[in-house]
Amino acid sequence: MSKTVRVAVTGAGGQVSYAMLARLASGEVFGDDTKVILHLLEIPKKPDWTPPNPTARQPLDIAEGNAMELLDCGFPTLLDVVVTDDANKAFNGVNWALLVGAAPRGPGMERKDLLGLNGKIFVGQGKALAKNAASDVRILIVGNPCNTNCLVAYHNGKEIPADRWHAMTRLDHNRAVSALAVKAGVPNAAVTSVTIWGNHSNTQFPDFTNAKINGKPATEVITDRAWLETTYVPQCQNRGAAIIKARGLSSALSAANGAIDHVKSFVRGTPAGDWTSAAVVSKGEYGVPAGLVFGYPVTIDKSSNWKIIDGLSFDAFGKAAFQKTLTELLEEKDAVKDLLPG
Ligand code: NAX
Repeated sequence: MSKTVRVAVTGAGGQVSYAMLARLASGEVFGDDTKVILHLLEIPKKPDWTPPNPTARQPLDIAEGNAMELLDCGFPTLLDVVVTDDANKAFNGVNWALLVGAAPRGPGMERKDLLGLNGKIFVGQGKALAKNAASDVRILIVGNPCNTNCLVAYHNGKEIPADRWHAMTRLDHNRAVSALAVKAGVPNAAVTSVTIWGNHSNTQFPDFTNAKINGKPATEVITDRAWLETTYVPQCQNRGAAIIKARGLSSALSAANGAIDHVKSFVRGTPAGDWTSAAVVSKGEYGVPAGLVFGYPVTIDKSSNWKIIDGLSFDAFGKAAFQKTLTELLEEKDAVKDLLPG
């Protein structure tokens, strides 16, 4: 018998969603035997809005257009598309919620202003999810700053168990795998055991020290330690900025792919002998204060149960990198402390 999965996508008129929606609808993620109903959320239309150029449209109109295109794909798996500006409706009965929408950083805005502005969005969305979502809901936060947005949403939607809340470090993970593969001259599939520790920001620690290439420690295959520390790590940390410089727009295709990979891994499990990276609510693993949304290595079984890989160790470089990203996340938590009830 075929199943039906309801998937909410916020920021549905934005560029990441545009690159993601058809893949969610197509059967690629949930399988050909599962019907998909998409719930697209955008911000309400502004009545006094003046288009900055003749082709500009309000986000809700774009989401409506995207829904038309999704229907026009004729996917056998797609049952319906709901478009709304009401979070309660968007999250009603959903089994997955991909929170992509967030306010961008405006001119002259400090990082902490962005944390506060987005924090308020995620207070409301956390509450709306707890009130409306299906009892098995899983949530992936993509909108930045995604770890701390997830922290805020989780604290405001605590009726949903902590293990269901994730923030996306999968794009960083895929970047980190690919950069090692390119350097070693091997296919991506030869690179395993990569972890993005900590924050989805330029303090993240793309851990090459525990990574493997064709089953051997990556540091034995790529013996140029200086390259690993001073080229590889900053390249991974600053890849988002490099994409913006090249495209004039932030990552969308690869970001959508990261979100699709994340959901697939949590639906189908990780391959034997490898793990993936996800930011999850810490229970204190690796000395991270409990409750912080921190990027970890995780394995997932075929029933969507996940666990953090334990027992990895760090050398002096790794310890310093780990501490740096942890410190940043603690500072972010402090900046949104007024938005965290109890
Ligand atoms: P866009 O600006 O193209 O789209 C964002 C959309 O979100 C807009 O249409 C906006 O109207 C909508 N939105 C804003 N507030 C909303 C709310 N309260 N409810 C519903 N929708 C809302 O950005 P895009 O390039 O699609 O990026 C989306 C988010 O992903 C950004 O926050 C971005 O920083 C973040 N990213 C996160 C990544 C990650 O790895 N975690 C990588 C890619 C991406 O940069």
